[in-house]
Amino acid sequence: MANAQIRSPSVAIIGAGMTGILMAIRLREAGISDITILEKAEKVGGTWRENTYPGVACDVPAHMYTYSFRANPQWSNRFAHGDEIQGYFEQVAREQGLSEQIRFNEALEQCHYRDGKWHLTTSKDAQLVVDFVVSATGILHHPAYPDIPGLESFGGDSWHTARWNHDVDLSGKRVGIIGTGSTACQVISEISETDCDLTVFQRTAQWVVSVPDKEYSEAEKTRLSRDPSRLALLRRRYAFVLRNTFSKAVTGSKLPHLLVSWLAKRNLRKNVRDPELRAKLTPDYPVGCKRLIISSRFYEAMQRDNVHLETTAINNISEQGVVTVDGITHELDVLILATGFKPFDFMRPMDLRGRDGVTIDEAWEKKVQAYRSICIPGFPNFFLMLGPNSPIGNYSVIAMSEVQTDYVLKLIDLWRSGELPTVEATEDAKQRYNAYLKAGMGKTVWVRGCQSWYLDADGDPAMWPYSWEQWVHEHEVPVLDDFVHQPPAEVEPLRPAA
Ligand code: N01
Repeated sequence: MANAQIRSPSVAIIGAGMTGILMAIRLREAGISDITILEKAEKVGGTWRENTYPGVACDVPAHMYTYSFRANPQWSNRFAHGDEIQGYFEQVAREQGLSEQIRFNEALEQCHYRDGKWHLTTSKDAQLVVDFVVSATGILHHPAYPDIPGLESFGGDSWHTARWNHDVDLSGKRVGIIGTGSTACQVISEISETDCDLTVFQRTAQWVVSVPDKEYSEAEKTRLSRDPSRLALLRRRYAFVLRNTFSKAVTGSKLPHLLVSWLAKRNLRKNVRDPELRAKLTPDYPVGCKRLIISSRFYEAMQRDNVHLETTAINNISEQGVVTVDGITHELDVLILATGFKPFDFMRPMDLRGRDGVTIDEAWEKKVQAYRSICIPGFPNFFLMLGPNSPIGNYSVIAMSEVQTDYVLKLIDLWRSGELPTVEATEDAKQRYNAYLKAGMGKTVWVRGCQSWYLDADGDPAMWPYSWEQWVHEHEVPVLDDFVHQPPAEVEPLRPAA
């Protein structure tokens, strides 16, 4: 940004997952050193620390699921496994000297804005006063437990996939899994190879596209590490393919949608021969309405002798197992809940209050919305990373975070230079932005008759309905008129940075 920097900010980052690490790196590169990173757990990694279920992997190619400034020629597979991704984030944090800076096992409990500053109280009862708060708490980290009567009464072992119980050996056991989303498909593909007896409880069938995994040989890794341009090319190729197929297919482009639909339907036709099983696995909604599942193993797993697909609706859960509406009890030793996450909880249950003591629940009482997914009117100098309507889906969430991080740094620069007294989007700007989003939703596939975690309580998709390129373009230069210009009475007058 053009002007001399007058103010020097203090910033608190909540969460040391992929986005928190990224934000800390970028802030330091921008010359901001007064950074506090609070992490509720004992190590970095966020979703990759929490999800350790069998088969956990990233279904976005690893060379794209990598920070742009820290390529990793050593990825073992096209689709990196969870522990390797976790290792990558730990390594980046170590290389950057962040591990010593992060306050581990310390959650943010209270975050109140008053007198022009954010006043924070942590789980260790520490108090902090900062200029900016960045919420990097991720989208999918509050497990959703199914509202099925009797769930608590189950007599065997039971857990959510994001809280995997590694103490229980599944071999020889009768295992049930509820759900057939991306997580369940990875779990089923893996555990069906053991000698457990697996019943899959499917409420809604899913479309699955098969993209084979591939192991990188040592020779390939060496070639990639010796030639960064080869690595960069690989990344660009994956980005190009994902943007022009999966991303366009769901946002209204006809040809990409035809192509992806054909891929999903052919996958089912070719790989599930039994017509009865195929009928049960055939969704009744358009491809891409729910997040597409990328798996070359799921259909094979569903046809193993030890795997049974149950599509009769669940009535309740008893001490013995799952009872379906036909009155049959499916007796189980272990019940796995692959029932997804509550994506609209974001930073909650934190006690977050903006200007005039307004709580986040009050601000979001009618609808969970933000300006450009990031700024919430009434919450000055607060940034919600990967907030509502970020262009999530079958694309690299790291690439999204990088765009948002650069945008936030531009906003902080406007504050540093004094062009903005505080960084607070106006209510009017938020409404215009959300009207613009709504105008684009009609042509997307998410509104074409399925239930998914993309939809909010009103049934509106909390997604980005336009192209990736448009999204990037719109974050290049902040629109000054969309922000509050009148300094609120409580903001300190501008003073030169020390
Ligand atoms: O969760 P989901 P997920 N009774 O919400 C079923 C990301 N991810 O953890 O479809 C019976 O997709 C529910 O049924 P239905 C990715 O973004 C990424 O699998 O609602 N069933 C559904 O089958 C993904 O989209 C990777 O009818 C019930 C399942 O549970 C997101 O995480 C890997 C039920 C929930 O599916 C979430 O995926 C894995 C009930 N009461 C995940 N309640 C990568 O590789 C729920 N279900 C990057």
